[in-house]
Amino acid sequence: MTGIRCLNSHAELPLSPRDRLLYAVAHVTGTAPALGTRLGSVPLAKPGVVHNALADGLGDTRTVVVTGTLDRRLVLIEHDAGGTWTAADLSGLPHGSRAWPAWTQGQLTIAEPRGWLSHAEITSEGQRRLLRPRLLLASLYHPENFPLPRFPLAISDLARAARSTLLGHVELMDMQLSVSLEDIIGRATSGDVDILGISVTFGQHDLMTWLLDAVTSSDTPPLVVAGGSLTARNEKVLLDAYPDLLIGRSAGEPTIADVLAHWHGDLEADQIRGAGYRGAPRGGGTVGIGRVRRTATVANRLQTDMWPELDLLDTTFQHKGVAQLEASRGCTNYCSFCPRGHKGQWAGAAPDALPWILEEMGAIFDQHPHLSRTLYLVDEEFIGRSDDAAQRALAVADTLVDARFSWETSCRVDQVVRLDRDRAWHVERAHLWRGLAERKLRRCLFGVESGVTSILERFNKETTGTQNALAIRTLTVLGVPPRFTYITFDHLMTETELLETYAFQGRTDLLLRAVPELGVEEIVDCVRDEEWVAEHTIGCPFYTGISYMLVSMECLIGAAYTRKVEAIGLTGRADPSMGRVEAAYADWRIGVLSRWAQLWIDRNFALDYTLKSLEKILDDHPHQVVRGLRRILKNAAYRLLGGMLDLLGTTSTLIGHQEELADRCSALAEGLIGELQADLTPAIAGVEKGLPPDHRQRLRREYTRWAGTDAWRLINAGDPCGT
Ligand code: B12
Ligand code: SF4
Repeated sequence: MTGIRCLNSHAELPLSPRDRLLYAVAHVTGTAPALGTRLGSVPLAKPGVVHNALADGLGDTRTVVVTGTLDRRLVLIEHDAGGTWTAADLSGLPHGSRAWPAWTQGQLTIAEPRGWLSHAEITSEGQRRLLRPRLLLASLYHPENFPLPRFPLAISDLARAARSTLLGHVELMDMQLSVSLEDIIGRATSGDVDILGISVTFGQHDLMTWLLDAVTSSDTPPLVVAGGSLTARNEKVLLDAYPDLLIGRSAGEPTIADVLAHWHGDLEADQIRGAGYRGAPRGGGTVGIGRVRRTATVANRLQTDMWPELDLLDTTFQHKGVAQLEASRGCTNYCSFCPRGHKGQWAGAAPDALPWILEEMGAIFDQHPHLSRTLYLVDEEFIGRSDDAAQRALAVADTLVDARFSWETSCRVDQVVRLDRDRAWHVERAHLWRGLAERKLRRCLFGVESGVTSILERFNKETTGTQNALAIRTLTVLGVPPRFTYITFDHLMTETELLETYAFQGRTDLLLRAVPELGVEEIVDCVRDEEWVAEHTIGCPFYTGISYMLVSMECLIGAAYTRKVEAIGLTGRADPSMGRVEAAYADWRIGVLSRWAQLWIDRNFALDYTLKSLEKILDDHPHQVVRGLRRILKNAAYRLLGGMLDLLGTTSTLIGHQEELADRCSALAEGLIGELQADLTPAIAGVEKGLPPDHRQRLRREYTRWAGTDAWRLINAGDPCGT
């Protein structure tokens, strides 16, 4: 054992976490594990696999616990039944430096807190808490809508929060990764799960109710807690249907940690942070269900640990998925169509909190050398409003570059141009954006949403048409690769506003040529000089830069915009699947146009999505050609909008003309789809020649399906929020 003590007192010894795992085994058995043992190659990001490898290697009689978070993984191994334990912190940091959860007091005693490896005493209650509850975190998914898997951040973040409590153990299942709903139901009702946590986003209400029906009707149902973007919208509907359900109403880290404590009886339901639930029926014992209760949520700025466990990252890559991470949470604004309840106000992680997680993710990337080393930072607003916002953003970008990542993210336009700020501010911002582009920012999404100031006011975007125009010019001249989202139709818009929308989308003085040789001061001045702008336009209308054309407003449940529509009696029934409310248009003619625009989107969605995916993976010339194909689709969409506006202009506002306008839109769309096919057929044939065989087949299959369709029908895909 002296060798082991020696390890603790020489913390600088270059041991890896894997070495420490092997030392821990030696500490228990007195001998080093044989060379080539499974433990020598076990993936440390997957504690379940580590546990099984340890249990196999050590024999079934001793209890093994692998707990704690990825950066502070804690391995506890029992020596003999009822005897002492070995405790190893695989990070190499001393046990005494861990923020031990309160429950461990008196239940788990480390003999040598100054070392990472130590004997430990654990009471039987302590052992029970280390082993229970068994938490299953499940993420739902409709593969037919969005075939590209993304690393499941929500359940991975929750897993970290749960493991940091050292209570019980956590297992993750994600339907994107070859797991079916039946698999989740089977596991959740197997008797081996005490708590089921379900993460649900838009379009998954059906899956959610099937799962809840199956689980709640099983013999010994686990405690069920559900969260995510959709449950935040459907909280009431869900609690009405499933009175025993707990709902996570915000960032779920504190909630899930408290649910584990609640399972042990340490907390009452009303002490679980950020929860919605049904209280006991009034008058105790009476028949009926109690009213919905809500506990306070935790602000993002108090919850800056937003890192995931990485159990599923390797599996995501095996399924050709992409890596996601957040560097900030929440937003600086309150757009009227974007309910903020569960996403909250902006708070960013300090850049120096990132390197360890990037290193861990990088190590998993290294095992997939053919993958593009790109990280999708799914921040709602990458930069934020702190005093040091620009420096922080650059420092985050430096950290990403140091870890050899390219990256993409989203941001508000007012981080580029603000009409209430002076030239010096704009010069600083131009430096920032050029700096980010130099630091491997592959693409940034800007939610422009409109170029018409009266619409922007209704959306509470806190931006104006002029500001948006200047921002688009600035970004393109700086060479930042932007993407823009735009809400073309909204329920409260007027005919004039729609005409102005059409005009803005057609402007050719917004997308400018990148001029890398021009200094940022000059750029700030030049984008305001119409003559200079005319000389530097790329000649393409702005709509060619819009990610998804012809999008209509969605009245999300709980949004201020929805309340405005409701106030004038335009809302209809709720659609729980998309967390929205159906609504009519104040000008019914615009409603007809919006419907035909949606039919157009849906008819072309799969083909456009295929082209978009190809665009992502192709380089150089083939990339340009596929881009050209998408432009053909965008041109056709813009012509549809223009044609429909002409029809609207010649239609009386009297309600009796509804069918007539719809018929005329239908005829227009039919004609345009025919023309689109005539344009696309030779273009696709040209592109195919330059594509590798598997991509060629995929494009041919999708194109044949598209060309063989003559139906106009709505699907439930919506605008994939530009991501
Ligand atoms: C990736 C993404 C998508 C992907 C989803 C693909 C997939 N495979 O999952 C795609 C592109 C398909 C998509 C689509 C849409 N999206 Co989207 N999307 C995102 C994005 C960028 C990242 C999601 C994410 O991983 N977040 C990070 C994780 C950690 O956050 P989270 O999922 O919210 O999880 C936390 C909490 O919700 C909670 N939680 C989650 N699950 C659980 C479970 C339990 C048990 C508990 C207790 C807690 C809990 O805890 C988590 C950790 O804190 C977010 C922006 C964002 N930053 O969230 C927008 C976002 C969620 N999308 C949004 C919208 C509006 C949409 C669309 C409806 C757009 C549209 N109008 O059509 C469509 C839906 C279309 C459809 N048919 O499904 C909005 C929602 C707006 C709002 N305020 O609610 C967001 C917030 C973007 C925005 N600000 O506008 N989206
Ligand atoms: S739409 Fe975008 S900018 Fe507006 S509040 Fe939501 S996240 Fe923020």
